[in-house]
Amino acid sequence: MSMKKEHIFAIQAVILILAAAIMVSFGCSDPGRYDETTTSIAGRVVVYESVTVPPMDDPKDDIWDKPLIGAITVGEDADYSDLLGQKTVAVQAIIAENRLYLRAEWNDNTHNIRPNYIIHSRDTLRDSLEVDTAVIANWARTTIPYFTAVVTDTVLCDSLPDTTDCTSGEMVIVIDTIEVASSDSLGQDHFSIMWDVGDNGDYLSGGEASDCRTMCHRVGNYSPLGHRMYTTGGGHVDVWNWQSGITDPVLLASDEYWSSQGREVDFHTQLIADTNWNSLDEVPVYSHQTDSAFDGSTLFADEAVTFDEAIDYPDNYIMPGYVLHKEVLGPGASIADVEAFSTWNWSNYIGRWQVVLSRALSTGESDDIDFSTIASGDSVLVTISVANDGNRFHSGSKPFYIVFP
Ligand SMILES: [Ca+2]
Ligand SMILES: [Ca+2]
Ligand SMILES: [Ca+2]
Repeated sequence: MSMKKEHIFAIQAVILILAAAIMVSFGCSDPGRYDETTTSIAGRVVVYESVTVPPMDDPKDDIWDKPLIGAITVGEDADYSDLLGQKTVAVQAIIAENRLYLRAEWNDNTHNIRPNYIIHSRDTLRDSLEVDTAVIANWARTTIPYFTAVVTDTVLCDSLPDTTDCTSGEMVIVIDTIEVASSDSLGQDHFSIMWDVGDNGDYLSGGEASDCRTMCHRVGNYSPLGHRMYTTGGGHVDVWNWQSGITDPVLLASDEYWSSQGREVDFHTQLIADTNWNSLDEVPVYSHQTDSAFDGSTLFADEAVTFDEAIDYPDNYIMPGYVLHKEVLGPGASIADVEAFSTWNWSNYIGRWQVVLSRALSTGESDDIDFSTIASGDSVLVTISVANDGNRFHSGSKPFYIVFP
């Protein structure tokens, strides 16, 4: 006997009501913002001009309901890095009171905020004849070690004393092999944006501009500074590098510039973060002033004291891998121009970063892009990337435009 049509409709209605109830109960809490597709546009960010200044302590403030959401795809092409897979980063921008505010939001299920942390373990030496025993303390850093970079240069063959390898034109010679600290600090998440400042070629005519395909991770090639990231278009790019464990706790993104020389940070009298690893003795350099009672993820310089091996740290104690400077940065420190604030939320089995960056339209520094000179309707070419648990595992976007009001 077949079921009557009205019974089938009734069952379908119940299923729909149940499904709707489940969606309502799961869909309204945090982090939930960027599924609002009717307010988004793909592959482009349109800057919103506001009289109200976005607060730098709340990435969820209502003001962010106003600008269009630029839905930017990262990881769709290995040439732009796809190690994190393909995902969407929701990017928005506001100009208010001579500052640019940039908001990025992306899913990341792990709240990684302990870059290169140092872990303590205790081994007790047991001796059957002695009741008392010695305790061996071991400290280990969770890092990828230094690697060797080959520094090369291109020279005219005629300038070489022995031209047996080269009869005419130019050849590449190895100048040096150097130890380069890996930038792959495990244990933190990243958001980076690379701005075309206008002197690194015209993208539409095939120039590099801010195209990461040619300037990032050039396998087998190194810049004069031994870096794998450097420009090849004759100029430079302005780069903001937000890192959850190193720059976010001091409310900054690292302000950098990349040139043909390599990947460099803007002027500073002191870096934002110093390593807390004494590689000679293989122990931390500093500890928190409250010693082993401290269990925070961040060690600030103004709360740090010199590490003391005599202090009895428990097994599996975690020491922060970096010391962060809140007052870093001294007069005119161009490295500290980009302010940052973030939240990370976990809800319905989805974790999500929401990061707001902010910088004056003009910093007066030649390595920084000057937004104040951009005419209404003009745009700037940028590339972004996000990384999870160390910057090796990242996905980058193709170049896209940020359109100014
Ligand atoms: Ca993560
Ligand atoms: Ca700067
Ligand atoms: Ca810069």
